[in-house]
Amino acid sequence: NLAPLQRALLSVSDKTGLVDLGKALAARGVELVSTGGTAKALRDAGLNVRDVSELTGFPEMMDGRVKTLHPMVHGGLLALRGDAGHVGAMDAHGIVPIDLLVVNLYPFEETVAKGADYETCIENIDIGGPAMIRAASKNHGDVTTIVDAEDYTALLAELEENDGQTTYAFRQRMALTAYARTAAYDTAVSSWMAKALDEKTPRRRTAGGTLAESLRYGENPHQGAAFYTDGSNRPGVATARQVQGKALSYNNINDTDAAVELVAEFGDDAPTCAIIKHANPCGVATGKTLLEAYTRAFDCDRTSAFGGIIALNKPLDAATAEAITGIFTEVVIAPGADEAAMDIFAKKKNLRLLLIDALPDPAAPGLMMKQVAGGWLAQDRDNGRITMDDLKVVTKRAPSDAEMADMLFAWRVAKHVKSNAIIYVKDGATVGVGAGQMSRVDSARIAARKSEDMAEAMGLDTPLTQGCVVASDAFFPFADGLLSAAAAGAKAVIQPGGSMRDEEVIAAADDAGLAMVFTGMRHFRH
Ligand code: 93A
Repeated sequence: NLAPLQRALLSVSDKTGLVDLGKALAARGVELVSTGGTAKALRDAGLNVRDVSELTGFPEMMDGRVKTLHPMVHGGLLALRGDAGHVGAMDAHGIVPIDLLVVNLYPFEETVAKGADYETCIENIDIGGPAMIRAASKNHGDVTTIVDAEDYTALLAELEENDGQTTYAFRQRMALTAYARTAAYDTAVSSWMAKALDEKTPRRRTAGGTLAESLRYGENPHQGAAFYTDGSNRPGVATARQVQGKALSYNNINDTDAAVELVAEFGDDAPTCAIIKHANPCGVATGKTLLEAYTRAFDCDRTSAFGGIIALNKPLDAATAEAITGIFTEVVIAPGADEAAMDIFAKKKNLRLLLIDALPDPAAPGLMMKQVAGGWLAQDRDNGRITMDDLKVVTKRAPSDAEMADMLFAWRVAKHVKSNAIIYVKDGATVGVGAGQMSRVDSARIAARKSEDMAEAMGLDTPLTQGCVVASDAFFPFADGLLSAAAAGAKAVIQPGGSMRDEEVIAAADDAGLAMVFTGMRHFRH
């Protein structure tokens, strides 16, 4: 429990709400310290303010470039109040503690947006502000940092509720906000500079991560590209060790990520193999052995598997390695490989082999970012998983145990297929995948047609979809998609449910003798 706030340093470019905040703080007996313009605004409102130059013993100089960059300020923000050494240093140098920092930065983004010239933009790069924000936030055990006028109300409410102090949880939350602000600020500066310098390769642009590798090109040869790591150390493509083969391309990395994230859904299961093309699976299967899993995944769509990316949930063995080298494959990623398998791969110089220590945890939280013109969309990663207990049987006929197992398999695959996704599964192997269509019924038809093509190529009388189950990543808006799946031979259906026409779809399933379960969870993926 800290004593009530005694001293606040306010230094704001945007003076919105400043006077009200200053008055409320002064009414609590908090001493106000400020930089030039902020001090003036507070004094004009009749408040008592100490100039930061009085604290530092230096005038603000060099057109304001150096105002708060001083040990009197940074010592006051950074000193650990409970550390005898730190307190001793404060006493020795006459440094007074600063308990609250209220800063908003030079309006760099707005200056750029106004189309200001280069020199003006440079002058609007705030140095002292971010330095103080980072210092105070680091010391959030003792110091409160506010970087957004929208948080003034919350701050005053905190002080009201906690006898003039803030709670640790509040200071921590504000520190997080503060670091997000300085990170965004520096990203704005580097993006502006990249543009000003017409820097085409994104190599020097920060995307908020650490540059892992400059890539030869992006999705297409005329696009520059780079690979960044986010510091999370999540097992997967970013942390994999490449054992052999050419450098990964942009598309390889993207597809390998899709492959390993999919196979991770089956981490604890029987041997499982996923073959990916253009970020969608063209075959996923389990088997008693890894070889069987690979063969059955391959048999889902042999045509598309050419030049594919393969992910395995178990260490690569010689038999599987031998089978994989039978056709052209771009990348194989696995949680290990035995020596015999490595020897077989070594003969295929161009085949890239990536090894990971462990599969990623599909249930782990995370943040996914997608760029749109002028901004980013952020969302939690889709770590939603269902169990048998979440399923609701909605048809007259209940699924058999075998159908149930296949439905759960199909559902986990569906999560990794671009919407609209329709997946046919039989005996733990996909037998038809319809991905990325604008209508669900088209995905159902494409999946069935691919299965027919495979049956013909393999000389089978009937497509493998006969007696299969079908998963749909989102509800069937009409009965047509479901009927198309039934026509292909599907006997059981897993889907989220929740359509306005659920009754119609359930009736159609009953008429066709299908068993159907609702998951109550959707897996859109775009
Ligand atoms: O030019 S600076 O980077 N040098 C500094 O030492 C410094 N200290 C605070 N800019 C600095 N500031 C910024 O001044 C604050 O981040 C704030 O945006 C602004 C407030 O100035 P004034 O109180 O004079 O309006």
